[in-house]
Amino acid sequence: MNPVLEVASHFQYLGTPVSAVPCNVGHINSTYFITCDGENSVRYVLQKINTNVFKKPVEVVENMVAVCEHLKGKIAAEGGEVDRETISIIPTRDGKMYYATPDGDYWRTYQAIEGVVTYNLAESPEMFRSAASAFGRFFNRLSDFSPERLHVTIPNFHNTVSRFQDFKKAVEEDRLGRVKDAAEEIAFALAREDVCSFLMDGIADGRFKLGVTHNDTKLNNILIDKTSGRGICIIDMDTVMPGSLLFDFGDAIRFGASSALEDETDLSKVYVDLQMFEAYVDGFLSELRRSVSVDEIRAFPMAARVITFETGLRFLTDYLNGDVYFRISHPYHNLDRARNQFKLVADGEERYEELCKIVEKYI
Ligand code: GN1
Ligand code: MG
Repeated sequence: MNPVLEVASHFQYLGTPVSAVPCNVGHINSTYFITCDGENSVRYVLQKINTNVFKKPVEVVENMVAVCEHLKGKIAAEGGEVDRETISIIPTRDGKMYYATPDGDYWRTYQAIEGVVTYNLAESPEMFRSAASAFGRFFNRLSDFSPERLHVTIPNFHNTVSRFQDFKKAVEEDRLGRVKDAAEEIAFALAREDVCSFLMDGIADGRFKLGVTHNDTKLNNILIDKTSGRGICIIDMDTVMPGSLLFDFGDAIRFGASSALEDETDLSKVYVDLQMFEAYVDGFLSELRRSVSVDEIRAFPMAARVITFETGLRFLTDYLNGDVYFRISHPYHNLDRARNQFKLVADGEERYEELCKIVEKYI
């Protein structure tokens, strides 16, 4: 039997799983679409949790269960579509929310939401605005979810200062002798150490509040309704943790307001799309007006810079360490991704005044 279908057979699916199609979006977990036989040929999403990244997979699942349950309560109270606006987790036949294989792999599954698409690039400002309001609603719906209920699935996830330390360590160790191939990128990063503490300092001195944030707000982590083009469901709860909404803003911009894909190697095509930036600010604030301060709004352009820089650092660090974290599809993939992110950082620096002007309109 296909080993993925064997795993699938442990869950309470309607019908017998007959096919498993890999979904190659995402750099961390392994994801499959499972189709079951029977009249309605129901589909499910089945994921193997990457236990190199998530050392405590059961805690990842526990967070997801608690967050989804809370969201369902909110969506029901708002009269929304409970089964489409968040994930519905399917238990195993013995009632667990995950299946642990004898080899120590951890799998979890949920009902597939039909009639939706995901994008790696924003197709229009309207679509990106709608994604922004969906992320804003996600934050709002979790605003009364007590952060102490969450496990910290990856410590210091958006602590750019500690990410910089990891980067410097990778350069010093130079385990694979790759430092020589990345001299320009390393110099770019070393020249920007001062950027790293911006968000951490604001959190420490109380200017930037802590709430429950998603922390991985890439455009492809939102399901967009095919008919209406609206962002309806936020997926990938693996890193839902206490954080600043500036993390979520910055990460959404670095990915969705980029003119090109995250691994585009023709850097002349990579820049910050100002129209997309504004659409996101507009959509995000349409939901979050009351929870975001003027200091935080003014920090939007810097938040985008910091999180883009941080992501570039993480790709570069992983390249230097031998590609042990992010999934790659060719040997220089992580270096390409780092170059791409650093190009965005550089472009954002050049157009910083313009970004600030856009943000001022919303204050
Ligand atoms: C990873 O799994 P995925 O592809 O949604 C990563 C994010 C990065 C992103 C870069 C747990 O997200 O932090 O921003 O790649 N997730 C984790 O594309 O590290
Ligand atoms: Mg993720």
